[in-house]
Amino acid sequence: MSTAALFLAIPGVAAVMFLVLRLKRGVVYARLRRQQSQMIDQIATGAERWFTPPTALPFFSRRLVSLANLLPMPILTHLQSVVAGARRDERSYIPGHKQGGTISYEQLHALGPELVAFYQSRVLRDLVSDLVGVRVVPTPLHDQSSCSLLIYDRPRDHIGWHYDHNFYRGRHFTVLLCLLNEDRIHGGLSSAHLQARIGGRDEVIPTPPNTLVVFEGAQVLHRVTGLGPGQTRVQLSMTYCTDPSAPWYKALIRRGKDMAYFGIRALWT
Ligand SMILES: O=C(O)CCC(=O)C(=O)O
Ligand SMILES: [Fe+2]
Repeated sequence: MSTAALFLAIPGVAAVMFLVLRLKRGVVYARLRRQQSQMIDQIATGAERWFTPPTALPFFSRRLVSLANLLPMPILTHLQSVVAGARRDERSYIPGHKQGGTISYEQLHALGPELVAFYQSRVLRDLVSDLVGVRVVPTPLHDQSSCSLLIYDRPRDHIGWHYDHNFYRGRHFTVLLCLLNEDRIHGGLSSAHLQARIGGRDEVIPTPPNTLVVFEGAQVLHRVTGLGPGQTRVQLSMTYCTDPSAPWYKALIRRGKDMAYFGIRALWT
């Protein structure tokens, strides 16, 4: 084959490969969508009754609020057992920025469907909407960060200072439910603290188990300090948005970020 023909063939082959991979992804998403609708039918009736939202809610004027003791103890204990079963995690290591385990949205469908049902539940969506003062919906199925488990379980696991990227046209909110936070050597909580810069000052946002933190991560700089030995901290990290449609260039950036956290397959999602 001549060099010119080769130059023409390579992009052609790459384009076909990309299309095949995207089609395969399409099949995966169709399966997940089916799974979600069955799961929501099954668990929704349960998840909708998992908790009663508090009647008095804090103001969102600082773009960050938290609610302690969200779930009744038996529900929290059940979700903790789901986490214990799901911890066949993918580690991600972005030198200088992030070290820890992550279970993506897609994996959670198989490993912890209750957590996905909780994310999709109307009761949680309504609570988050009431807290932030605008109507929000879950972010799309192909966004691996829509609902993921963040697992801090090795010394120095952490996330450096960052804003959460907003890949959508609407406003974007991060919702964290702490499922586990312990220091097995000294007792009490781990040393992995969530810190947020609010009004120019760094504040520690307490995250004992069963705390819901709702914040506008694209506007509030935050980080998680390093975990110590004999400690574990697990957060259910969920994102909601006022308009989950995305311009093409943001969709491309979202794939780049998902790749760093969840591997090469995010490229064709
Ligand atoms: O683990 C935490 O508390 C924060 C994680 C985080 O930055 C996020 O989910 O955006
Ligand atoms: Fe974040």
